[in-house]
Amino acid sequence: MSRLIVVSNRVPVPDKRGTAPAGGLAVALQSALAARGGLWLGWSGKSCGEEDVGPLRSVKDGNIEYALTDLTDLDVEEYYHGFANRVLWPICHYRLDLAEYGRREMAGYFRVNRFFASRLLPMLQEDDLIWIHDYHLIPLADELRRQGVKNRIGFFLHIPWPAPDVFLAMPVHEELLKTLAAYDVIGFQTVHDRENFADCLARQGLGKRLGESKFMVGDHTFTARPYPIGIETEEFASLAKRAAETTLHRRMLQSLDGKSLIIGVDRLDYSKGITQRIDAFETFLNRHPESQRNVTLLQITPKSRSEVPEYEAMQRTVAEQAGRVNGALGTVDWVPIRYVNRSLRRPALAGLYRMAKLALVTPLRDGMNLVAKEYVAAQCEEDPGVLLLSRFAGAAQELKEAVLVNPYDVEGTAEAMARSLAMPVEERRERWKSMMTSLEKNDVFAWCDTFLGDLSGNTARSAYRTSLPQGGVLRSKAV
Ligand code: ADQ
Repeated sequence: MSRLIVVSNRVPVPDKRGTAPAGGLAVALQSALAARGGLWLGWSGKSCGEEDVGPLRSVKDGNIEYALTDLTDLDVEEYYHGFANRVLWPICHYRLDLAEYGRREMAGYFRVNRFFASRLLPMLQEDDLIWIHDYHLIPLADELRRQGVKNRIGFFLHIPWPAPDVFLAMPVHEELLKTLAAYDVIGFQTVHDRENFADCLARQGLGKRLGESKFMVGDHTFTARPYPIGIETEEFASLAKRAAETTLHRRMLQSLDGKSLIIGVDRLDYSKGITQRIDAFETFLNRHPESQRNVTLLQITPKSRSEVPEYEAMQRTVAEQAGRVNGALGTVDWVPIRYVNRSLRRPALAGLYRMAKLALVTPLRDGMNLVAKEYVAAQCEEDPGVLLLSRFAGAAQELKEAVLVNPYDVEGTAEAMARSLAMPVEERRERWKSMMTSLEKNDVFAWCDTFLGDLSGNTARSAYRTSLPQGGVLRSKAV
């Protein structure tokens, strides 16, 4: 079996305390790589200031080798905070209004991708499979091809691919579309994302579609398919079962004092619809006063990307909003919203999901949303809670038995909360069973196998850039 090389922006090397990383990408890939073994390359998260970037730092953990590189201050500013998080992220989440496009940032983005290629090259072996992840690294395969790499290279986009009218508004759209054609397999979360991508190619007049999943740009043929990401369903379900014995679980139950727990778990990000959700919760409490004092919303929201101004502003907005609702509706012995800015360990999270009668997963736009899947996996078969899910999360394509809502419709979402909390146990069981069956079948291991099957299964060598000098730059063994 070929060695697997994963490249992603951040590499979550497990720390000694085993704190759970707050990103879905990290959670999913660690499970996948641990099962197969291989190398994971990415940014250490550290800057070397204005100094030259030093050698890679290598860390071994079981059968995963992590290779970490620092970046300079300029790289971090232009590539990470700049183009990736202030252009690509908002655009892919339909927030053209928040995109701050600049040529300097765009040049930095391509430069850092070239730099990642130069770090990877000396470690490559001829039959390695390379799997690149997410929007930070779209041009990486193109950079590798330019340097003569002939390996099979796959790309998985964890976030949505927007409709052409949105994507084509980004000044650099054509270059990005062209670099994507350097991959052998491009994975999207949903059919909808893949179709948006196909529409962008068609609107730009780039290449042609050869079949449902086959495309050709220049003389290179590639596959573009949906591969909906899953979770480690079985492991998560048993974590949740065991959580009932922990002290945290007992303390939490005690503090609820018979009230029903409603849970929201999201990175602090404008795409997650947290402010609209709190508005909907407030509307629900106002319209159903009998629920007041009987429910508590626990919103667990670790801060993310605080260096980007929109995120910093959002931290203030959400904290103020939760405070305002608590001030207006709370009583001396009842706090409607418990708002927590921390990352929790996975067992604690699993236990809280299981305790919650209702989960609010209401992003305005989300590639998949793993919280929705974790919540379902954590439920107790006899008395499962209800998943209230935004129809704009990729997960809604699969979890059709969730209570689906439009998160922009605050009143509709509030009414859906009331219906969910009153749902009879038979209906809850039925809905849960059907969602759980799907999660068991389509777990993260199946996701990984399907993608890697497509990436390695095709024996034909990539014809991409056949005009490049042969013999290339591949060195013999990893260093
Ligand atoms: P994210 O935007 O990070 O991921 P999501 O899919 O919800 O979003 O994953 C979040 C992960 O972080 C979950 O596994 C969750 O348990 C964990 N997490 C969140 N808050 C936490 C907390 N307070 N403590 C501990 N863990 C916490 C991106 C895309 C998604 C896509 C994933 C995977 O934006 O749409 O589903 O990648 O492809």
